[in-house]
Parts: sequence; structure tokens; C-alpha cells
Amino acid sequence: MDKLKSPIYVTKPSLPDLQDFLPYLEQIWETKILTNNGPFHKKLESELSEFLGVPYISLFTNGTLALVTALQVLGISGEVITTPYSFVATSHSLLWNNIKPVFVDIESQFCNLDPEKIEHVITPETTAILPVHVYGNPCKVERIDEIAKKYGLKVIYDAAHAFGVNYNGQSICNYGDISILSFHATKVFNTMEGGAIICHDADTKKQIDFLKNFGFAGETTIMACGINSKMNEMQAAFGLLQLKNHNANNEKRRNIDQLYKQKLKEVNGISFLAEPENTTLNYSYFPIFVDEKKYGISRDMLYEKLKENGIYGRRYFYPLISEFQMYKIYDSANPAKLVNASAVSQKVICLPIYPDLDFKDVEFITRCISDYSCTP
Ligand code: T4K
Repeated sequence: MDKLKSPIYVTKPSLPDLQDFLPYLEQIWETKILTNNGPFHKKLESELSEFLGVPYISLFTNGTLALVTALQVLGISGEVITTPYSFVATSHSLLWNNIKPVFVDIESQFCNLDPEKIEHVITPETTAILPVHVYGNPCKVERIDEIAKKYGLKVIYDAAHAFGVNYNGQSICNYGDISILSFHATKVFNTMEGGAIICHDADTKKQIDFLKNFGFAGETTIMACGINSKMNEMQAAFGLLQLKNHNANNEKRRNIDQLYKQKLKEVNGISFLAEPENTTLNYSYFPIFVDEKKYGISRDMLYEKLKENGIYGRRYFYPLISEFQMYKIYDSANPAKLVNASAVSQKVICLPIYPDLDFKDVEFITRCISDYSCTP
């Protein structure tokens, strides 16, 4: 089999044309407005609000600080129910707020927090639920909402993977009390680093804007112990250009997703996620799941063999958050209670997917995978 000329990584960020960025830079150089709610920041907030169909959005330096601030603005404390199957930033945001994470298992269909396991772990200390729309597939939002209402809990969605995802004809970010997005280089919409909080009312947005600017509520007034997590003007200008290309990029991702599915559907022991109903996806990740018995070699052996061929997939999310030393101390981190998450985490490889990924490369990747298959 032919070797690749250059490695293929799990993702490659999309960039606007450099020529198109220059006028934005010239404006920044001319005005000397570099940050603190400048014109590009304001414009990106307004364009994103319209593009996504969300009422209020506040831009951040990154998704992690957006999460930390989302918890603060809602006054979350005590215990929060969350998923172990995510990037570690999800749980870290709780620890930064002195909140105890309570891990609950996932459902295996879409790898999201299983709402049916939430009620068993609610205690008088529980104040909120922090689910993740893993790989951009919507959580069971109606059921989560129902449970939250019954127990008077807040819901903060980590929608870091879910930029542009619509569910039942509206942005997935409109569900819950608050959602956060990540605009990191590896995400479908990137501002190099970046993130956002989406909320439902003007007053919450105002409080968030105070919190991301040290807590200043005027020149001489501090309303809380805020932090500095404002997006700067270069990032915001970059984001304005990125937005123009988003739909075309999403279409390219969709085609790659279809090609993977077509090429891998016959490979014994390799499965992928079904498409959720009533959902417009963003094709941010392409996870496959390796059933060692049927496939013939383990997930890790396939992962290494792909690397030998220059294909750098990622095992998102292995290890589970609950398996990291700092989280093992919690009762809820016991693997016996996280059966689905543990199993999925041992099987997953996210294959490369990004708009500029060549169809020939997708075919090469799928050939590498089918060549290692072995029928029992
Ligand atoms: N919640 C969830 C559910 C998340 O997944 C994340 C972040 C967050 C919250 C926090 O949001 P942020 O604070 O990050 O905005 C990456 C990202 O760093 C992280 O943003 C992301 N999730 C996580 C799932 O993946 P790594 O350590 O796997 O990234 P890295 O640097 O190995 O990049 C992967 C590949 O992408 C590289 O092999 C090559 C390519 N790449 C990467 C970068 C950074 C590029 O081509 N150019 C680049 O600039 O964590």
C-alpha cells in the first residue's frame, strides 16, 4: 500500500485568505483598538447571534474560561452532575469554582450523559447538570430539562463541539440555562483560540460581560471577583472572516463523513454513530468504535498501525476524565458505575476530518482500516 507524503492529523484548521485579513489588520493598526469590546468584537457578537439564531452571545478568550464563567454567573456551588466522557476542561471548570463533580454514565447510542441515571445521584447539595453534546450530537435535552425542572437544577451545556448544530429547527445552544462554545483551532469554527457563552436574557449577558472584564460594572465599580477572559480584536476580526466560509466548510465535512460511512460500513468490527433525528450536524468529529473480537486486533493496535502509516487519529475520550488521578478520589468515578463510558473509551478512535481533507486521503485511511480487519 502507498505511504503518504505528509502526515494526516485528526484535524487541520481552516483559515481565511491572508489577503482578506489584511484590511482588518490595517483597521486595527489605524484605530489602535486592540481589545475591551472593540468594534470587531461587537460585530462578531452580533453576526454570530444572527448566524446561530441565539438571543445573546458573549465572546471569550477560550471555551474553558467561558465554562468557568457560565458556572459563576449562575451562582452554581455544591455538587454538579456531569459526564466522564469529555475533554478534561469540562470537569476542570467545576474544580476552578470549588464545585464537586458527580460523574454519571453515558448512553452508548451517542455517547452523551444518560438522563435516566441522573435522578439516582441527586442530593441536597446538587445545584446543576453539566452535560456535553459530545461530537456535536445533541444530548437528550427534553428529558434533561424535565429532570432539572423537577429538582430545581440549572443546566449548563458544554457545547464546545456543537457550533452550528440545530435541533428541532433551532440552535442546540438555545437549550438549557446557558451553553458554551469553543472556537479553538481544532474546532469547526475557529478564532485560533476563542469561545463564547450563550444565554437567554439581556441581564445575564450584562453580568457575563462584567465577569469577563475583572467584574467591572463601570469605571469605579466592581460587582464580583471577575477574571480577564475577553476576546481580542484580532481574534474577532479573524472570526468575522471565518464565518463567511462556514457553510461551505460544513458541506465539505459532510461529504467526508458520507465517504467514511460508505467505505467503512462493510468492515467487520468497525462501527460508527448513527445520525440523530431532527438534527443538522456540523461533522466536527468522525469517531469509529473497534470491537476487538470481531475486528481481530485491538483499538490500540489499530491506532498504532494507522500512525505507522502517517494517520494521526485521536482517542477522544480516552482516558475518561474520571480516570485521571485528581478525579479518581470521587465515589462517582468508580468504573463499575461508568460501564458504558469505560467501554466506549476503550474502543474509540476519532479519524481525521476537516474541510481540506482530500477524498484520496479518506480512501487511503479507510483502506488502511479494512486491511487490518479479520473475519472471525
Ligand atoms: N469542552 C469540551 C467538550 C472540549 O472538547 C474542549 C476542548 C473544551 C471544553 C475547552 O475549550 P477550549 O478552552 O480549548 O476552547 C484539543 C483542543 O486543544 C481542545 O480545544 C479540544 N477541546 C480537545 C478535544 O482537543 P488536543 O490536545 O487533542 O489538541 P492538539 O494540539 O493535539 O491538536 C490536535 C491536532 O490538530 C494536532 O495533531 C494537529 C492539529 N492542529 C492543532 C492545533 C492546536 C493544527 O493543525 N493546528 C493547531 O493550531 O486538544
